[in-house]
Amino acid sequence: MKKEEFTRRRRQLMRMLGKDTIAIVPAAPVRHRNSDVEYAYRQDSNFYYLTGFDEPEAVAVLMPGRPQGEYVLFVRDRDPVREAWDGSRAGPEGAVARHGADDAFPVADIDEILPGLLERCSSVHYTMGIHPDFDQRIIGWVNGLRAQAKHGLHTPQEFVALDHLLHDMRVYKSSPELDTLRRSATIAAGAHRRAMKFAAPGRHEYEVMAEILHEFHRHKADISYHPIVGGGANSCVLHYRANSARLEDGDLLLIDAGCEYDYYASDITRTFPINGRFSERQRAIYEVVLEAQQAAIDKVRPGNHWNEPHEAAVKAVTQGLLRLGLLKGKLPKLIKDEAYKPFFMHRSGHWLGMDVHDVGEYKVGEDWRLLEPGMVTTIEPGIYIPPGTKIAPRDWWGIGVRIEDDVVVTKGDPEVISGGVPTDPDEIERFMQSA
Ligand SMILES: [Mn+2]
Repeated sequence: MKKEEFTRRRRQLMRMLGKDTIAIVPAAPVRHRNSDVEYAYRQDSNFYYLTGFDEPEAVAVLMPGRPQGEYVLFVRDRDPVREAWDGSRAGPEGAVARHGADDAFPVADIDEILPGLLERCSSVHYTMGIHPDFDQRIIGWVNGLRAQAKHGLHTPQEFVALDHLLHDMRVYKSSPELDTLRRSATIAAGAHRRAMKFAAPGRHEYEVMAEILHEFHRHKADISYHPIVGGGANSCVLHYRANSARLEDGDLLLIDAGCEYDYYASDITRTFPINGRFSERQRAIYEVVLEAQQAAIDKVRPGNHWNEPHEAAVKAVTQGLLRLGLLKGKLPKLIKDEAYKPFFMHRSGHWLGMDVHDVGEYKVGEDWRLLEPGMVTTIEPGIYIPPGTKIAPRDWWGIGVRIEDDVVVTKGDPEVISGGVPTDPDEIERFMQSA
């Protein structure tokens, strides 16, 4: 992502904030796995969205219209000893020279500097509850100002959650963001292709996961969530994460795996036969889910509301289950009674962006939000018949199918950006049998 993109975002947010305001966004804290071992650092999405700065212990401050500089970064100071251990730091100079800050200070000095910046402002835009330690510091700074108010010091009059403005910006993807999402989806589709080729009876779920991880990492991407690699009955466990079982001849394999590339997530699910050939019953369920997915994708159009794709998927799934005899009754009543829910118990998608379940409202007041160009959603209906399902005959047990793609709302037809791995069952069989 180019520097200009971050500049554009800060300008846009500052226009919406208006004068006499301050927005404060802290970096994500470093998290410990155990004793001295840290988890791989992942910057806070809001912070990175506005700064493009990937170091911990930083704080971004935006003050629209401030003559001495609107964008101030607090960052870790340079430290040759620490840098010898942990790698280089930008320091305040680098924050200005390379990251576009108007001014930058060592974060160690924030207690001396930030109250003075707060004092000028009538409203503070900050999101409480995400980083509790930092919440306490903000409260401390404001209380410090209040204690001095009798000496004529000005204190901010209101606190406003920054989420609403920032998260709404993040719902509409710019053209560089869409390019990065396409790249993320292309890498993930390649990983799914590799998994399809690799999977075979006798291999294990974790070996398939290893293929996926290798494909991500060799493209400078990482996982955007822990992959789900579930064979047989495990395909019916929505958030299966053990990925430890042997793959059996005659079973399906469900893989839900996406990567994060340059801070943008993909999220793809494919389900295919481990031996390369769908059984009659597997194919029957698969075709219903595929019809539902295609019907839902076709509803990803500007002017349609958020729930229309899901409604289309529900209708197709219910029709399909009726056709297969797994539901009995009249279609409208079955839909109204949510008779499909024992088989299809989740929603058909979520916003996709820097977070795999991305930020943004799904409703405006009581109503579903209308889709607009630049929004990105997943479309992922499924049907699951775990062993022991009483309402389904035994020969359907152990079939779990989900098909998930990443879809951009455009002015015209929906753009599926994760189409680099097949969904058509014949194409899947051909692909798995080709050398
Ligand atoms: Mn998803």
